[in-house]
Amino acid sequence: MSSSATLSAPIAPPALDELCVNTLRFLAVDMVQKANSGHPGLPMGSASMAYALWDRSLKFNPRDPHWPDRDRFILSAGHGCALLYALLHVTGFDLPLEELKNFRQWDSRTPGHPEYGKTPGVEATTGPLGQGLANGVGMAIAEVALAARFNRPSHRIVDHYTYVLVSDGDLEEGISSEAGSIAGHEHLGKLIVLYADNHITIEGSTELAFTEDRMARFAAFGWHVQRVERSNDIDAVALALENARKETDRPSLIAVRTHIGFGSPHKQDTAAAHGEALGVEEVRLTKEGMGWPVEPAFHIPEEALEHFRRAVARGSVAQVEWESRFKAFAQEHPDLAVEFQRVIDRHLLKDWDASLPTFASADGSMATRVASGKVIEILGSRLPEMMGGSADLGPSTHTNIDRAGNFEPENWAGRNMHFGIRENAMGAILNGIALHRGLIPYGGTFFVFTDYMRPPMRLAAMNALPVIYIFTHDSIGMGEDGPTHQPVEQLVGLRSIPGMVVLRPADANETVAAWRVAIGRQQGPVALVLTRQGLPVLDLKSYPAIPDGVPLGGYILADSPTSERPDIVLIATGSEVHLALEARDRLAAEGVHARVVSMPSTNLFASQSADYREKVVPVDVPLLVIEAGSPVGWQSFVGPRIAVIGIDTFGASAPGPVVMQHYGFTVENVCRQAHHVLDQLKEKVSCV
Ligand SMILES: Cc1ncc(C[n+]2csc(CCOP(=O)(O)OP(=O)(O)O)c2C)c(N)n1
Repeated sequence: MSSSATLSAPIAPPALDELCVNTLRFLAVDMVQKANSGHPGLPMGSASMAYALWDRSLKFNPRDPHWPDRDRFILSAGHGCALLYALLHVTGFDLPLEELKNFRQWDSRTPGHPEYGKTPGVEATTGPLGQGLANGVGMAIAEVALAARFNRPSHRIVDHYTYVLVSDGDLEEGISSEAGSIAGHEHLGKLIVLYADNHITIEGSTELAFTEDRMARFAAFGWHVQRVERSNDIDAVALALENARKETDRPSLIAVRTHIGFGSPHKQDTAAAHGEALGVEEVRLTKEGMGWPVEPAFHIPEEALEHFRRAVARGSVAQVEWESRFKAFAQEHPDLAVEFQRVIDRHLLKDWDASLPTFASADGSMATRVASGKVIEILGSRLPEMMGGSADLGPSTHTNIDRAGNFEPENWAGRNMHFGIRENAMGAILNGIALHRGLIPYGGTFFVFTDYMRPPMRLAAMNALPVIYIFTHDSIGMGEDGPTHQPVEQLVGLRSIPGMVVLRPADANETVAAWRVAIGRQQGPVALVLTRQGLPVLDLKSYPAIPDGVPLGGYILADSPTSERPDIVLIATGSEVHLALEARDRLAAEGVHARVVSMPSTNLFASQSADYREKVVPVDVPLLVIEAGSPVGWQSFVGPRIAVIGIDTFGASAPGPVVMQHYGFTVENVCRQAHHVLDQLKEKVSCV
């Protein structure tokens, strides 16, 4: 039996329950009213079911929000965050009442939507609807994966639930089907979702746009579904939660018929309760109607606070109990206990990268996706916390770890994930796994399909989550599949996400170095952008700068053939680096001294010192950038003395080398444009 089941609080008498629920309701109402901004409706309607969960079964310790075996609670309907902040305050997290009074204000710990890292107890940044639900699936996956790895017959040190509160909007978003389908397929029995079924969205009734049978939909995904007709029936919600926990083989959806703006005489059950303060008069009427003092605002009855604060002692007991179980586990399995602590702390094993390969030109031509696959193989065996896969493109993205097994209900210890063709959910699940801690998640797809997973990538960057993306088929060079599959604007799009490190290595050795950066970066996501087509290997004997150069983002790969200052700097990324190298030789024969700068990561290069950047790309030397992607971004990056060989249309269907040639990615064109730049220094050109 799960340890969670032993932690129920003594049940409060109904009157005290109601007092507690109304405390949550009116704290939320007052927060939104004072800020004159926010969403009172969902908190008012969902306070009772949230209370049923937090009071009767959620396993958490307000004094240690990071305790590894706590239950996770995610408010996927992040717009209702006033409810979460109220819960965190009353149960004793480090969130003083003052913070509730500063809701949505500058520098408060109560931002407009829950932000991970800003508020103790907030497990995930939510607000973009649907993402939180898929984060929950990721957390539930992490739980079973770690349980499979670390639990032993008489030791269950990983044993917690993931609870998610969703709204209509969460379930309308397509990602809920992607994530719901995976969760059902994987039999994630410890994932429990409470659905605020209030029949209202912003534009009015759900009858306008959301009429399918949600219960049947989730049942078809393989979920256990229940309905609670009266949300204020706390016992009924608590019973449904208990049933859900007993259902160990299927995730659970509990649809609770809630009423948006519950208690508001003029706004309950209307869209008017959704996204704006009730208004002074309506607040007064609501409070009077429910027997609540109109003044002072932010009133917390003593008995309610006392009851809520029992969570501190309860949480402490639960944590101490877990710690003693962990101690017993550590006595019997000392190595495993150290290993558990290591992965939870995100510490890498010493010498984790010692056996990474060096490639030689004798290895022949090699696509960077293939080199990446070889690296994953080695890292995967060295770092058992690596877990990932792709959106049904494993054979193309080379994301499989041989001998690591498939992650599936019969084998949750497997580390190869099959996300199916569900990029958005894959991204959000990776975020959930990273948020949970204990695993290094990675996921792959074709680069062009990053458009399908931009929302979770943006959140990964916002939350500095260590997630690794493996994006292959990185340019028009991928060929025959044509413009639908040929990325053009994706590079600049990804680079523009604050905190996202994008690396587009030029060959197998740069790929190894890029993976070192990716694994070593604990703070934020890394996207590896890799070729489908084979590329020559840049031998380290000829190009010794690669291992130290790649982490700097840009470096001198091959300097001007004379020791003099170069006439021109050729900056290239990925597959175009080889064009630049060939052009350099040809330009030398024509009397032009060119330096080749490989710039696998503009983001990392931009973060180097001005001195270093000047050394690599001197301000007074003309530049020619060669990249098979949109030229947007490069001009502003290096100023007016620049030309870019880029692409400002979509690609075309033909063999890769033919497309490359037609789009100007030839040695001849690079040399021609280099001369052009030198002839017309003052002119800013973008040429294809
Ligand atoms: C992806 C995404 N699209 C749109 C929004 C804007 N938005 C916020 S809440 C909401 C829908 C509100 O309906 P519901 O989810 O039922 O919440 P409730 O009205 O019950 O508060 C929308 C469209 C969003 N937050 N995320």
